[in-house]
Amino acid sequence: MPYRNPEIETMDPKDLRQMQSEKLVKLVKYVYDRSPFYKKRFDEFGIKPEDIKSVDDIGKLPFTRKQDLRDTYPTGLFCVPNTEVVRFHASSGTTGKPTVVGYTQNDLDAWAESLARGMTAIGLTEDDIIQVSYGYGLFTGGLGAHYGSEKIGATTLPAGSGNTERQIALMKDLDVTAICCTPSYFSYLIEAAEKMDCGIKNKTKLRVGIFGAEPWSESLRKRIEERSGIKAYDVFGTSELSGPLFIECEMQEGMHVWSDMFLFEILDPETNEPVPDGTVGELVVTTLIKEALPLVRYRVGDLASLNTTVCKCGRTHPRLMRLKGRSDDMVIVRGINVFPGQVEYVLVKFPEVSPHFMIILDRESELDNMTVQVELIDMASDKLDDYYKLKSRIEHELKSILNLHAEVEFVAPETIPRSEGKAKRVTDNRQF
Ligand code: DLL
Repeated sequence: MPYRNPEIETMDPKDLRQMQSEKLVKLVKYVYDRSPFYKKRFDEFGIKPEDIKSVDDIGKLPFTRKQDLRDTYPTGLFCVPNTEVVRFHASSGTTGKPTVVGYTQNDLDAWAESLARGMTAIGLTEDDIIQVSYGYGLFTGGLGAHYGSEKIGATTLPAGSGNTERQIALMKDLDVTAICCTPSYFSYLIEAAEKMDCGIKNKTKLRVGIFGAEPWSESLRKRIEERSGIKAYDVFGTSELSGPLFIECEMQEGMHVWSDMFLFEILDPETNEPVPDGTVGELVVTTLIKEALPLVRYRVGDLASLNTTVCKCGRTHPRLMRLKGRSDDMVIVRGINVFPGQVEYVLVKFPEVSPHFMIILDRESELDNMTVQVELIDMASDKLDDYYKLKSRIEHELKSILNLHAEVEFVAPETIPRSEGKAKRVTDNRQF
């Protein structure tokens, strides 16, 4: 079994817990002393740093939510001055404002180390050539995977997203052995390569894929592996925690989450009490060593389960099993997080349409398509041109907020179903 840091990765679970306790005590003091947000939150909760003595006290701490990041936009939750921040990333928020995350140099090193451990666990070394086809830029996928790949000394090809024919040609010509991208983009690459008479199975050296940033399933894994001849591994992370962080090992039985860096809890969303091992609940994460943007009991919004038994690979850190959905209404389209609230935010700017809408998600040739059915207030105009112009203005505005093309389809007034409770804003016809 290839380990990057055997002492840590196979540490006795009791010692790991002790290590987590020590780090948690330090973290709580760190955020209390440095963050006016956390000081206020802890004071309101009647909690002092000295009340936290070990991980057994984690339940005494208040939660942090995405809303807290929005309310303190852009950097109100940061615990270091900007002079110590060496990088920002940003992800979409429910309104026009993104969520900004930041890193110190130590944070970037730890992030790369987390991925480097995972890449090593699936047998990648400096002999490999890793094509990073997650988006670079504000999204954390590209640069995250890039630094992980460099950390293990592999040769990195920063392909970024899009430009599929060139991606396939480079993969073949440079003897790429591993790829990092969304599972849906890889499915599309398989098809496109076949069309170019450059089938991934027979005409390239690709043997490993690291796929994540969106939900996918065991059946998609099987299909990908059969059609491309590679081993497909799941990777999880979120921008608030850093970016892509945790990869499965060669057993393909869950993603190892590094307990020397993060403390994972799975809670019953109704009672906020921990659920037993293997039971699906809401994922809550405390960052143990992050400096710029440490988070205490952050409610990630994902539903998942943990397996805390020692893995067959010998690693003792818990495994996050395949994600089971979201506790909020976020959907992921072409790897981009979309909140229905963002669509509403755009539509209310247009007096010609009502705020009632429906997002329809389909998958065609392995790629996601998003259509927004928008209700017209009245259909008074008899000029088709007026509708085209309005459609393209709304599509343009949606694109600028979502960073994604969404097709607008007008429907007659009062045809979108009204709801008495929580409105159903998304019809998802995709298969994962
Ligand atoms: O998607 C970071 C990332 C990049 C992860 C590349 C993996 C690979 P965000 O844009 O903040 O960050 O979105 C995070 O995406 O809370 C999940 O809902 C979803 N997600 C990420 N990985 C998986 C996965 C990146 N393997 C949100 N399976 C998370 C299912 C995933 N959902």
